[in-house]
Amino acid sequence: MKKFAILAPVTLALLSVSAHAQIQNRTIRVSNGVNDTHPVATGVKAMAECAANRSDGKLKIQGFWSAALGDDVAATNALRSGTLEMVIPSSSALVGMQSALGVFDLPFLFNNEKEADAVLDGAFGRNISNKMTSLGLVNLAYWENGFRSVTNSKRPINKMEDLAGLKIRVIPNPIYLETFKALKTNPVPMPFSEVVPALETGAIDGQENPPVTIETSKMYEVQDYLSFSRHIYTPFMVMYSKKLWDRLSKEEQKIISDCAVVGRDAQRKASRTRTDEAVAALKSHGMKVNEIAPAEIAKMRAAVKPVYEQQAKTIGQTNIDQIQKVLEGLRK
Ligand code: TF8
Repeated sequence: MKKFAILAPVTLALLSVSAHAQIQNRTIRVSNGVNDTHPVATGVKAMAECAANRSDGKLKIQGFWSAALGDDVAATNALRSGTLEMVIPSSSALVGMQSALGVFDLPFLFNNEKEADAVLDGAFGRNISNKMTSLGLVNLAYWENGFRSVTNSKRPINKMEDLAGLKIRVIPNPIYLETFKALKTNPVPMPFSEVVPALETGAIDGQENPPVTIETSKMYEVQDYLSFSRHIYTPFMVMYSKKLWDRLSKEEQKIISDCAVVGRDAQRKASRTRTDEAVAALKSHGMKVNEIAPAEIAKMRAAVKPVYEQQAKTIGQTNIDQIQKVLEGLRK
């Protein structure tokens, strides 16, 4: 008892010294393909504030925008080689590295954001995150890119046939490619940073992205029509270089992973509140915006259904079965 009374304060003092020493001054760069007006910037700001608060300002998270540190794929490769700390890419851009990620790209998979959140934040999402580790990537959270719709400068899409023959840029990804082939368009895969210039020169007629991206990337300057196809929901992944992650202390890792989740909640909230604002802004810039009748969406769904089977080999049938089982459970 006596011994304990003497030792306890010493032990406590030692503990607090070592906890302090285990957080170092670090600048953590996070690469983004979108620009700093996108809801991702709201998430990065919340994540950075959280990390600063919890580390007495020692952990500084700094956002880089508009692919300044490379496109989704290039920046992710920089993480793998350990030359960059963090990246927030669309999962869709990374299927070439991890084909299981394609499961999220299956057309008309999710019915709403609530379903996406439940799948991504639950056991299924964690299972997919774990598959990134062997690639040298630590996925800390899923943020939201969102439900994608088609823009173009030829005509509004009111029925499935209106898509026929349009040159639509897609993310380089076989599921997108096959989906847009099944919709009878002429899909052109290219990285995001090339899209606006290609729309400007008329090399392509259209592209597909969520309204917040269309608005923040000023695509209204080069596109006339936005038609709500909501054909695919894309998550963002918030990843850390495993090489660099393994050099962080347990305390630093805990702060950063907790703060990625704090950022997630702020980012998803911003993404959702800003969707309607983005649509209003697109209209005020002169874009013609239209819903597509449910019967026409049903036709599109039927037309792209074969993609599920076609892509099962690359995505993994088990992954497809599992996600559908989770979704069925949510829909009960
Ligand atoms: C795409 C994606 C992109 C994001 C971002 C630019 O169309 O939706 O908006 O991955 O990195 O390529």
